[in-house]
Amino acid sequence: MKPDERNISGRSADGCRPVNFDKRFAQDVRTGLGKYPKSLPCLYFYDRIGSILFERICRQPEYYCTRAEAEILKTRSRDIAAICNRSSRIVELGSGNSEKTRILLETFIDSDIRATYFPIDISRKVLEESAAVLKEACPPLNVRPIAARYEDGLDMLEPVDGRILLLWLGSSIGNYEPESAKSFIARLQGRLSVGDYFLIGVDLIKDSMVLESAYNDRSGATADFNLNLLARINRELGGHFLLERFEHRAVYNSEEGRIEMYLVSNCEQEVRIDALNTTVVFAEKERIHTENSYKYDPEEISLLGGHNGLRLIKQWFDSRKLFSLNLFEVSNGGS
Ligand code: AVI
Repeated sequence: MKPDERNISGRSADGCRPVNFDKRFAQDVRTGLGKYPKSLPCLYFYDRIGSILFERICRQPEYYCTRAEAEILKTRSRDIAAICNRSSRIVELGSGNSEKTRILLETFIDSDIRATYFPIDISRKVLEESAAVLKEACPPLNVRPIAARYEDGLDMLEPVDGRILLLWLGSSIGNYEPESAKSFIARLQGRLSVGDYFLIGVDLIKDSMVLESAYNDRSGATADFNLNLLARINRELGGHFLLERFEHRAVYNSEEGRIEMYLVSNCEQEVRIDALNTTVVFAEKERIHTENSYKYDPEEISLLGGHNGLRLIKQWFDSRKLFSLNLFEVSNGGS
């Protein structure tokens, strides 16, 4: 089903207070909308509808990240396979539909490197669907999906001979605050051994016009993705948000090196959320901060692993130098 065929207004059919709701989501919404300035955690973008909307963003002409990363994978997969030829396991964090990863996996097979692919994703449904597509497209590939949070998924890998190539593509790191990004990478490294590899896609600092249009695409895909957060509150928590009363806004903050996304209330309003038994008051033009997407300088990227026993051994760019793929080697095991 195409996202635009879905009703993303999220109004529940009977308008009743929902009985089954995710307590953590409820708590985070209560906290985020109860403070000033208001905010909502970006991890809640990715329910089923949000994941479909994100795929739509990736197809937009302005959103260069996906295409630029795919270009690097197409041109550099052989180099990656040559360096990581002792990998027996290719593990991917947040694998989604594994579309770009397929380029790399096929190159490994063509190069006679027998590695099992372990996609780790929180959504079992997405994993099952993409594993089925992968198996059909690439029959020799051994796929072992793991439905878990990233770190739990890594803990579930049984020890076997050979190296791990850990993938974290799509610049998801950009959605972490830089300090949390470093500590998260340190925790990942703690689950790897000396000689394992870590390949990470990182978006680069660039002209603010290019950045802002990527997050304000003309078809409105990013706006729908952002607004889906409110629609999700409507669906799951009995919220009464009228989506037409909010506007999507994405601005580049050059001092912080990040895109900031907001939902802006276009009038003074009160919104009831049944499951929280609360009413949220908005002033006209009041914003809800929904996401930061940090961009990095190529030189800064090595520091992401620098003090953690991860050594940057290769850095590749697309032809327009919009995006980077970075290969780290574990030089100091965590365990
Ligand atoms: C998933 N993440 C890397 C995307 C990004 O570019 O920060 C999420 C996104 N938000 C708006 N457009 C895409």
